[in-house]
Amino acid sequence: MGFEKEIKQKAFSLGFDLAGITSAKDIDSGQIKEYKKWLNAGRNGQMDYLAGNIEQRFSPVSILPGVKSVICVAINYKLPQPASKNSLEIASYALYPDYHKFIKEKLRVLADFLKSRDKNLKFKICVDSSPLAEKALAVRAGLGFIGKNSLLINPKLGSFLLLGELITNLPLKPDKPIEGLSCENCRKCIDACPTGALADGQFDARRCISYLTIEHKGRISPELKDKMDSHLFGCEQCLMVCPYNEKAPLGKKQKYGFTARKVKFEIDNVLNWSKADFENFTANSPMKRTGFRRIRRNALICKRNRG
Ligand code: B12
Repeated sequence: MGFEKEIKQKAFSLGFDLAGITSAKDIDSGQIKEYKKWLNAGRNGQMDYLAGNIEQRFSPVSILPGVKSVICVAINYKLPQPASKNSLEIASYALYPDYHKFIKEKLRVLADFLKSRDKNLKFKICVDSSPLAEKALAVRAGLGFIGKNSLLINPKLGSFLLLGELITNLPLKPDKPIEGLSCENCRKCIDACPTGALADGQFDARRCISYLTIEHKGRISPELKDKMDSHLFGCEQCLMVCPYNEKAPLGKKQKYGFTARKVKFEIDNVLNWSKADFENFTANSPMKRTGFRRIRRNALICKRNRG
């Protein structure tokens, strides 16, 4: 068995559902241009951090000099769709423990495996918060294509996927991107987005309910508030309607210690949370990022929308 195949098998044994390899060469410059246009149009909203380290985002070598390959991995976190929508809506990923920690831990084990083969291994692990265009690298590593919802879609596993990368100085044989895949004429996600964040063919974070509930500080405009419905944290309307997700298998991660909580969020319970309650509840959850004040703000908007 080739080394690349062994690496992927090790990744699968650690609980990753997808693994692919791409070279560490820069992502093509056309994408930097698109990214800059996106920023210049202000589509990043208050996420100023997206405007920093622009060149680095498209250049793994600038993150760690001398690296040759990027091992891209993904975990499937698809949950069964709730039968009723009586309680507040939470993005599925936020029902799991913090995925940054989980993926990093697993990638560290993968790095140990590589180190057992090559003592001179240099590596860096990236999950979400590193300035790196993760989806574009995953496309190059053959994990899927970018859909109209702006997410990486794998033809078999859909887009309920969380990504991570191990950047390394090992010269590995790269995989090929999957050719010929696209959303074709489907526009279900565009039509399902309550705020029209995907309406003009380019994702506008300022209108995305995920952005508004998680990242946006301060007041939310009345027009967008009205459309937030019962979304307390995150949004996945554009994933829920995707035909690729409809037929995708559920993510089965219990075996690996990555299990979603079964919990209902009732408006009045959330509004009764003290700061300490919030901190207890979100101790190892991605929801922690939003902070107590914003969760309260969101809950008040949901209460108003529920009438
Ligand atoms: C900022 C951010 C957000 C922002 C902005 C989202 C966005 N679409 O840009 C907000 C807070 C809104 C957000 C929301 C969500 N996010 Co987010 N987010 C990020 C983050 C940190 C940066 C993304 C970014 O740079 N955006 C700016 C835009 C312009 O860049 P881009 O989307 O990467 O697009 C570039 C490439 O994709 C490429 N590209 C675009 N089209 C095409 C087409 C082709 C053919 C190719 C080759 C390349 C290509 O060029 C673009 C410009 O250079 C990434 C992690 C990371 N470091 O990459 C996670 C990430 C994208 N988020 C993720 C997730 C899970 C979500 C949510 C589903 C969570 C939720 N349920 O609430 C939602 C989905 C909303 C949506 N439809 O995008 C996952 C997505 C996994 C996947 N399947 O793709 C990521 C990768 C985190 C991770 N490590 O798993 N997120």
